[in-house]
Amino acid sequence: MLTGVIEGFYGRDWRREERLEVFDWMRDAQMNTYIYGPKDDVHVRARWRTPYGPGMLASLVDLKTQAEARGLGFWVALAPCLDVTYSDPVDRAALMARVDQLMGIGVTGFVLLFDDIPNVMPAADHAVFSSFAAAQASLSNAVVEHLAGTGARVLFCPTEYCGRMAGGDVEKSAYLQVLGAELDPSVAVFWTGPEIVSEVIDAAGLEAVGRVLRRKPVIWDNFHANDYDIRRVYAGPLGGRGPETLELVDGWITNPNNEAEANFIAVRTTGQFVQGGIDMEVALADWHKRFTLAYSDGAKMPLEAVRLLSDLFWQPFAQGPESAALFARVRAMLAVHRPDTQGAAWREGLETVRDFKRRINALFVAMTEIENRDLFHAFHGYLWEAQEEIGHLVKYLEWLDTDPAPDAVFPARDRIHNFYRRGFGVEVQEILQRDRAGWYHHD
Ligand code: GDL
Repeated sequence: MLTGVIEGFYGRDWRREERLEVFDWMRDAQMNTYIYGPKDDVHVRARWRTPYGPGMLASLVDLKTQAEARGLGFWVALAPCLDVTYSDPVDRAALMARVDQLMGIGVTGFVLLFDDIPNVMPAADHAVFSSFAAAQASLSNAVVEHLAGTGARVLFCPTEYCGRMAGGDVEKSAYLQVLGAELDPSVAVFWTGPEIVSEVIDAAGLEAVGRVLRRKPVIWDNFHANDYDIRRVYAGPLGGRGPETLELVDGWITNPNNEAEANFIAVRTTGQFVQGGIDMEVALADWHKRFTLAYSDGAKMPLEAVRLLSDLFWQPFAQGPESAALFARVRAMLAVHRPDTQGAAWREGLETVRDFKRRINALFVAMTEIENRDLFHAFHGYLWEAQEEIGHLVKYLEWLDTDPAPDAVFPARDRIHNFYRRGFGVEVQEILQRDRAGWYHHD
């Protein structure tokens, strides 16, 4: 079973040092596979016909050597999907030339990516192939044939790579049916679950995918990916995937946060999951070792601060336990129209929020002092926002605490209005007012 990491996100790709760091974590998490496929590398996608120059090829050789030294298989992605004519012999030759160049440096794992493209075939292909899936299967099978006898393997990422894209009922997807029937059985197929970012991946869903694809899928897990939302990063454990799913897949590969240093918990808990069970305490204790304070004799940021960091930036579908408890408490406080600010519930609640703010402030300061600047930068922007927002919340509660007149208006005088939550995205969000569940209404 393939287990590991795909660098498969949009945005700046990782530097060499970052990759080696992640390789170490993967080795320690007993993973076995690294897939090089950044959307940022133009030779993967936009310029897929152009071979790597000598500099880049040397970098890949180095990366492969480093991965293999840690027991990791090194796979490279090619994404001819944007403008390939599937039936064109010239395009096919260009793809084989890319494969040959990579074979030349010893690559034996190839990932063909057809994700995030319009579900339409070039006009010239219509005369040759009965469908888009048939065209992709034919091109991929040609790569398999080209590699015959070399021991090299092919992994395929379909255009419909999740339940939603396949129309919900995956077994009814004509695209997946054709792939299942026509793609060479040796080719493994990626699947992200019911959604692009799946809250839950369960056995029933995987069984259906397995039936239509006629093989067990390899999970491409976007649980910790954050390229789709500039306000979020994920440092909580993998969740929503039960052990019963493992026998229904041929691999579990995570496509994690853009910020390499933010991925320790993502890598460790994904590895733990595949090994049989997530233990967040073990993961946190190991992550803690990375938080050495600069100008110290090796002293670390307190473990509890590391736990808070993870809690603040937990999972895509859940807040960390401490943050969730805090939000429940504040919601209860604000549910009362004019709260009794002298009552015990309000006074204790206010003190709890103030204490949480103090802890975030202390975390913010401690993070500025850690030796590992990449780790600091991975979280700095997000922590800045968390600090601003909790500060704002405390000020608001303290304003309510003064029993303001019914027509009084917050923000208070000390807030410089235009500094706070402005910009293009905010403007759009303010036009589209959402309810708690995130839906819009037009009353
Ligand atoms: C996607 C992209 C991936 C991106 C992710 C999260 C797949 C197969 N493709 O659609 O590159 O990082 O969503 O935004 O997931």
